[in-house]
Amino acid sequence: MTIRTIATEPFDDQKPGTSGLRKKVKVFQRPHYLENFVQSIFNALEGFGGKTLVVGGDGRYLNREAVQTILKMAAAAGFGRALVGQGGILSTPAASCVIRKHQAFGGIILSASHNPGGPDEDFGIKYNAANGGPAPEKLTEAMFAISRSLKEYRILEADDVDIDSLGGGMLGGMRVEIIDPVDDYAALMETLFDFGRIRDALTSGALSVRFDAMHAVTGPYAREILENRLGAPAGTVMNGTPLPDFGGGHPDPNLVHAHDLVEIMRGPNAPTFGGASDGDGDRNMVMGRDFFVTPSDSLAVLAANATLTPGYADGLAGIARSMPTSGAADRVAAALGIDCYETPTGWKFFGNLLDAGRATLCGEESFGTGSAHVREKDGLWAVLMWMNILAVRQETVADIVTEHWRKYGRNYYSRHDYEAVDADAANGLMDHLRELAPGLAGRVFGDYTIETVDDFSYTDPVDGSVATKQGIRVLFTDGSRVVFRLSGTGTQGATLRVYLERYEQDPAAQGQETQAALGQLIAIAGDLAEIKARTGRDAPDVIT
Ligand code: G16
Repeated sequence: MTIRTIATEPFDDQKPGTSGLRKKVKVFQRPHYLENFVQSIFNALEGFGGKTLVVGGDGRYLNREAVQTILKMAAAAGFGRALVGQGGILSTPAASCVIRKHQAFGGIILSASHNPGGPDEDFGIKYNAANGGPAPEKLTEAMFAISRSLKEYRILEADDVDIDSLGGGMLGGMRVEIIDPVDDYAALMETLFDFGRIRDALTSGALSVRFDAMHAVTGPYAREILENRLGAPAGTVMNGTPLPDFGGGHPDPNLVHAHDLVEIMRGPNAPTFGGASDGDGDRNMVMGRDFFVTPSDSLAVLAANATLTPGYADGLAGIARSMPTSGAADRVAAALGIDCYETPTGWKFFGNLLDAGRATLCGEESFGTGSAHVREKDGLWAVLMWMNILAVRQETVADIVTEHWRKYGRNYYSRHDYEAVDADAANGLMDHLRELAPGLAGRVFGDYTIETVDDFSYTDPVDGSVATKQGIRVLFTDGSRVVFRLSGTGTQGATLRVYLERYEQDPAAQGQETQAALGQLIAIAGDLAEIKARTGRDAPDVIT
């Protein structure tokens, strides 16, 4: 088998976003596009000769072909071993688990997360480092810089690897092992949660569950863990077969896109608990009967109840949340006497805190929750942690959350997304806010007075690295906030995210409908940012 060096031209748009490089499939299908980026990843790394690379993805369109290309390029680059999920499948949290467990040098994960899949939809690729976590910004910037001047890539001339049969073989000088994508991950979950207790609650009927895998990667994981190991009835996992186009759906577990589950969770005969996960299995949505738990509240409730589960029985070292995530977890941290960290959006910012043992639980408003067990957010983990807590407390989700609000106060919270907005208009809107910022302190809008306006920046307490311009925060004197950010994960135009939060301590005022409770803040956000005039939109595309 020979290694071929292929001449190529650099692309100027291979800048990784919030989580890797995400583009339309058609872009990735352009000659050399994928190969250039893979070579840029390898060129940015040092010292991997003879070491192990983990490869897998969420099964979306192009996944299988990309795995073959990556394996041949990894062999050409000098990796010693590749661990590949059978069928090219590995959920993002499972890939993180496999990297850590097998002490791999790193891993390449193929996914555009919650974005739709199919020939006309999205594909993505990201690199995770030896700790199992997303490449830090320094590394993704190095990859981008290399991609802009890349002149050649190297690939082994070889037949495709049989990625569907478990077992091993050689690809040039690299050993390829096809592993069960679920085994290592399921074993890890058994160490964290009380499977016996959850099983008892499921069989006694105290707990009944529906899990929507949204035709995405979590299906096989959820079937094995929920149905086979925990004894939930067959059919508990719906939409459980991963499909290259996710069945034509949008594999984003929120009230809009996980509508099948939302319907099932309505009414007196609904299951007591519902969960859903996204394209690559790192996001989660959790619901009770007739009750939606916001991701920010979910983080806070999990933190407050963590010691009820075996994996966290000794307590938490600290909690970390992304800046736009509500402050609900901060109140739990304060009550527990532990630190709470506020980081920019992007799971990669939690890596150092987790590695340094400063944080145990992390969460983001974007339906991401996780812990130090891996270095990615983990959808099924969050569902299992909830199930463990429900099995112990034997109360409804609604009762647990409302009791939590009575104790800590309620952070009314919502995110409004304006998708595929003209990029110039979106940048203009952000510039306009930056210009306004210095003159806003002290201004009164209805019941609200602005305290400060800033552009969030973060200094990592572990390595001192600084991230600037991470979102414009309008902070009000009563602790309410409006945050404006442009998404780093979209593939079309720009997505404006407006995050709204209001704190309510009075239990008598905690039962309002969320959008109504945030009504004044929504209007203030629209006025300040001139959303309608600048984007041409009357209303957000998605409200979560
Ligand atoms: C990714 C990141 C998350 C981030 C989310 C939304 O999630 O891993 O940390 O919160 O995108 O980012 P943005 O607001 O920039 O679109 P995922 O599930 O897409 O990998």
